[in-house]
Amino acid sequence: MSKENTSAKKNTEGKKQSGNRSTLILLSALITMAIIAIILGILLWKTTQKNNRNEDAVPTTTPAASESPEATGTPEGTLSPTDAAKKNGDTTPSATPTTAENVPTTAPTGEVTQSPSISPEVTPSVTEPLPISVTPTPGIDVTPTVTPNVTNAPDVSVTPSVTPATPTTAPTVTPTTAPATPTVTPTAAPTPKVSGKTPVADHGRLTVKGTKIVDKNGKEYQLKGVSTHGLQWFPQFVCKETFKCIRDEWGANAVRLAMYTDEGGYCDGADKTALKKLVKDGVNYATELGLYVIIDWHILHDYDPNMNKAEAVKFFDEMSKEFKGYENVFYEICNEPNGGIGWSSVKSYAQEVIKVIRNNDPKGIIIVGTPTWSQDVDLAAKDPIKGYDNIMYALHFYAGTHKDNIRSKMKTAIEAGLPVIVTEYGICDASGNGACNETEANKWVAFMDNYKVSYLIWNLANKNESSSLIKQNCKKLSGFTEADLNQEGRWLVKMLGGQLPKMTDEEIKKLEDDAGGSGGGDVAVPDSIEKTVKSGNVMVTLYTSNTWNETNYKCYQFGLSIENSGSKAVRDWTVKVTFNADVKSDNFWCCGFSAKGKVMTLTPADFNKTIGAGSMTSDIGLIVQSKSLLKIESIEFIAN
Ligand code: IDC
Repeated sequence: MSKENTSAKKNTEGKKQSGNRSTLILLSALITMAIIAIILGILLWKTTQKNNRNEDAVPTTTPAASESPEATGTPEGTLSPTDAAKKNGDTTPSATPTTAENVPTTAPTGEVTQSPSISPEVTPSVTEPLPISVTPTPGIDVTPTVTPNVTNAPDVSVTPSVTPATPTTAPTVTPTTAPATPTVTPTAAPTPKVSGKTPVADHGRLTVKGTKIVDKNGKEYQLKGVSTHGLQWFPQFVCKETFKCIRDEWGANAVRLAMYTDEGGYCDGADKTALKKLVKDGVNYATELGLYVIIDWHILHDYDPNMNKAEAVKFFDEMSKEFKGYENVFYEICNEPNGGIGWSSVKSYAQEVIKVIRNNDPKGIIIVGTPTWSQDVDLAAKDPIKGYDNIMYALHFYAGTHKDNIRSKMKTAIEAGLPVIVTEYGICDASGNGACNETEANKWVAFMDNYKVSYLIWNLANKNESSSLIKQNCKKLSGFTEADLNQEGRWLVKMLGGQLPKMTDEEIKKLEDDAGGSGGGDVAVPDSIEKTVKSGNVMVTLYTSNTWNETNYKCYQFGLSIENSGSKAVRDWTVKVTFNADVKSDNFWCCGFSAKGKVMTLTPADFNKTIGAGSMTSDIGLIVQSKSLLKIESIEFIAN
């Protein structure tokens, strides 16, 4: 090896040695820097970690928000989707099932009890639908008329608790389905709250469609109500307390105000202003109570409606002006044409009165009576009134007298397309008295229900007669118990599904003592009695059409016929009847009555004062009361 090589080698080694030293210095510097860097790095990492934790903390406010549905404390927060759907299904049959069906498919676990805050990665998607599920707060979606109530709140708050689970897999489904429930629920839920308030609140204005009455929703509707007695005799029952009682305790939805025109009524000397005020008060009480009400121009002994047509026109003009905006008012323009008046006379009267009413009140239902005490609806059906809507035709029956024969008239008329309404019926006989026939009455009800015919019972009074619903000795205006009602009253409440207040023990005993009231109980019903006498060419017959027991006396319902077969009219007659025992009567028709001990005296009414040659009168009737079983000793006929 050469010297140069050796020195070179040394140089190289020297260089090597000095190079090693600088390398060492460099290395230690590097290590120091690295350590510093590591320390700095650690510090930096720590800071980052800390910051990262702070960033993670941000969404926690959101889950807190997403917890809000549960935080509201709604018990439904833990409902499974199925339960929630079921509950919603109660009130939102269409919208809710859609949501419910979606829930199980998008959230396979089906569990919604899990709080969104448990899995932070869910949070962002959970927060999205929340604004939607917050929307249904009852206060926001509920319409002003429907005050948010307890039933609304749970239905609405169920949705948010279902919603959070859904977005985990299908966030797009929820926003579209979730809002459906809240918007439907608040409007659907309150419906039952409104229902059941009052008949008029629920059914509104009624109209005539075909042969039937329909309500504001177009659904068939029947009036089932009560007629007052003559307003001039029993004004005390035109009172809000009584009307409320018949609505709430008896189950009626309508009342009829029977304003007699004759017999001391509107066209026969009564204080017209006072009677009109009573009618108006009656309409207003009914209106306040949400009852339908019929204003009845009660012609009866004044048998031809044309007799007082001018008064009728004036009366109905005033009434229809007054009540034109009312949804619940009916006008009945002639109770019972009779005395042989034909349909064409009644029809021409009706056309005039209807024109006046329609001029003021274009909508109220108008009821037209029919010939023969409102029985001949079949005649009206052949020739109905044309040119007006909402016209109905009256049929009246008394189940003790009118049976299949009158039902068949009703059937004929309805099947010919005539809208028939029973504005008056009784379950006793046509005199408004006598024994009640519940079997026939029930047949009538079934028959009328079948045709959706409306019916109002005669009468809301405490007169001593079978058709008075309230017993004579009862002076109450409401809160009638079974003991306060006559058989017809008790039958009515049962038939209407009403609920009477409970009787006291004393009342129960009294009712037992009464033993059935009209019709008998254990005591034998008195035998029928009859007597005919001849006085010249006149034949007089007094006969019982019915007999029954009341609590303290026996009742004999008599008919009297006087037949003049002579060639001269008889005038101003009197019939004197002598019985074997004392008698009295406070119920007689088509005649005058007086009694002294065993003798009763009957005198004519205006229309039968004269009995023409070859004619007879047979309308006269009366109920006689006696403590004893009666025998007719003698009959005397006196005439000019
Ligand atoms: C009766 C009453 C009776 C009253 C009489 C007066 O029940 O108290 O003395 O009127 O005329 C009707 C009549 C209705 C009758 C009823 C019973 O519309 O006024 O009431 N009736 O006779 N049509 C058939 C029967």
